[in-house]
Amino acid sequence: MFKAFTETTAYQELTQLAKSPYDLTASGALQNNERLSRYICRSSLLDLHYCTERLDDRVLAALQKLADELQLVEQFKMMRRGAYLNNIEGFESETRQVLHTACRDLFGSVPAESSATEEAKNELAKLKKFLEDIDRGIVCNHLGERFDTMVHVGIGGSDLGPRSIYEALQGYRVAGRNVCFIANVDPDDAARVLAGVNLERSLVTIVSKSGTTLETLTNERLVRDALQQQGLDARQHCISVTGAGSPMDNPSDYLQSFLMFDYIGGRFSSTSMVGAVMLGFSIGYDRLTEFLEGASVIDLLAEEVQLQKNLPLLLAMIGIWNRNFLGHETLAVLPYSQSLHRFPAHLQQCDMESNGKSIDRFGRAVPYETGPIIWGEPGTNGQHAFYQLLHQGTTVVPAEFIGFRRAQRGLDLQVEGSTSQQKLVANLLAQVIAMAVGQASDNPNRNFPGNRPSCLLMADRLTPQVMGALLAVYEAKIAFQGFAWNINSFDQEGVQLGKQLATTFLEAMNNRSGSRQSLARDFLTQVLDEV
Ligand code: G6Q
Repeated sequence: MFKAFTETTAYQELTQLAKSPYDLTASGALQNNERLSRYICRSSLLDLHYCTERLDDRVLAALQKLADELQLVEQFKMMRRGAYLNNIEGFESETRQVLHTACRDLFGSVPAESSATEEAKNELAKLKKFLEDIDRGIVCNHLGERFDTMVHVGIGGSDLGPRSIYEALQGYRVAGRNVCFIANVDPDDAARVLAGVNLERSLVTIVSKSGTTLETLTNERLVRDALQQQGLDARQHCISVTGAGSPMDNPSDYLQSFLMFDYIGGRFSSTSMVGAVMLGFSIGYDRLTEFLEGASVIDLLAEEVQLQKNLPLLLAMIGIWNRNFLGHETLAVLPYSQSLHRFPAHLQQCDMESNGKSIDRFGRAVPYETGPIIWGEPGTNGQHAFYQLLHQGTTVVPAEFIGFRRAQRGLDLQVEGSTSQQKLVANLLAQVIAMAVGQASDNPNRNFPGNRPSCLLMADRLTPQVMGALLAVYEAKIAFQGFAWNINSFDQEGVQLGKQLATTFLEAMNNRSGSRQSLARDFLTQVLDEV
């Protein structure tokens, strides 16, 4: 249906251009041709500065051509309008629509896919009423006291996105409200959280799209048990977010139930009820709406065909230039914002689970590289840890820096002539330039080779709207790259084998015999008996 990545004319052009990529270390390299001011993609909420990537106008033209030949914007439009893009042609696969964008398609006159948006609106209306009932004390504990804590129980896509956004928007929390997260089946995770909360004043949100996830169901039992031990009625405290028709879609077990739908993938579910219930509780319904609006601004922008005006597409194509043509295997995401400290972990899942694939949408092995390894930590902390390798290591690691002109909260102080926010931004800009330009020195130990590509996503402040936009930029970037590589970015078969084997090990641990378990039994004996 769509052209293959390597069969485009742009692919051949880019392969040629990659033989002599733009030299960022040459004299005046960043100031020639008004590069600093021309290589900015502005949008209403975020700007992308890409003057420090190893590309020039010829590469940008070829990347535009590649995007056009592969009909990337066309495919994005099809996705938003409900095409069955979660599919491997000719093989058993999920065969679903991909409609996470419908959850925030609430602000224009006509949604791209109206039935999914209608379902999203119904759930949001339920949530609004539930939040009002909490505010008014209509939903309260057995003593008539208000709930001030939410314990969010879920894992993977039902944890990472919501948790990273909660952390990012802590500055907007409703006074006195707090959210804790339990994800791991490690009993210490639940034990640590339960030791720190007053369950009597807590709502517990069990989040599982499938309603079958071992970790989440186990932790639900642990929390229900803890509630019971305190003489509390679990049904008065537990609410659920689950897929329509899942084993957890059983409203009689819960104080309140919210639904998500099979057309929303777990790692893309932060703007569905998976993230919305916890966010609505912690930052309030109006702020939640602002967050959704920010995401919707980017969804609309992603339909722009001109590469240099379409921020997520540009970010995706720069990533493809670095990955497929310059041959870089990893990508560091480096937010200069402590509030975004869990955001790289979310992107790690969203990107690597989506694009860590080696077959195309027809089940054939792909003859090119797909998703890079994603990792990262906030600056300036990372500078004191792994930046040595970024500047002088043998592996070149492209970076996506994220920064803000102003701090999220008000507290700051001038120390030795500058505020902390100024120090943070100065360090951010210094790193971008240092990686690009490097530094020649006669002392090899002090030589910085430079030509380490990076770009910078810059916004004014980390508001709920900007957070929504940032999330949607990455979701769209990942989708665009998957379309370009002709892979199915929306399934995750690669996580199944380990899950199945874990069941075999559990059976072996409990001494249930069976010939298929012999490898598990032998390995267990070696590992556990030696401990
Ligand atoms: C995400 C994945 C995966 C999933 C978790 C939790 O895209 O599908 O990380 O989110 O396995 O699944 P449940 O929400 O079904 O419990």
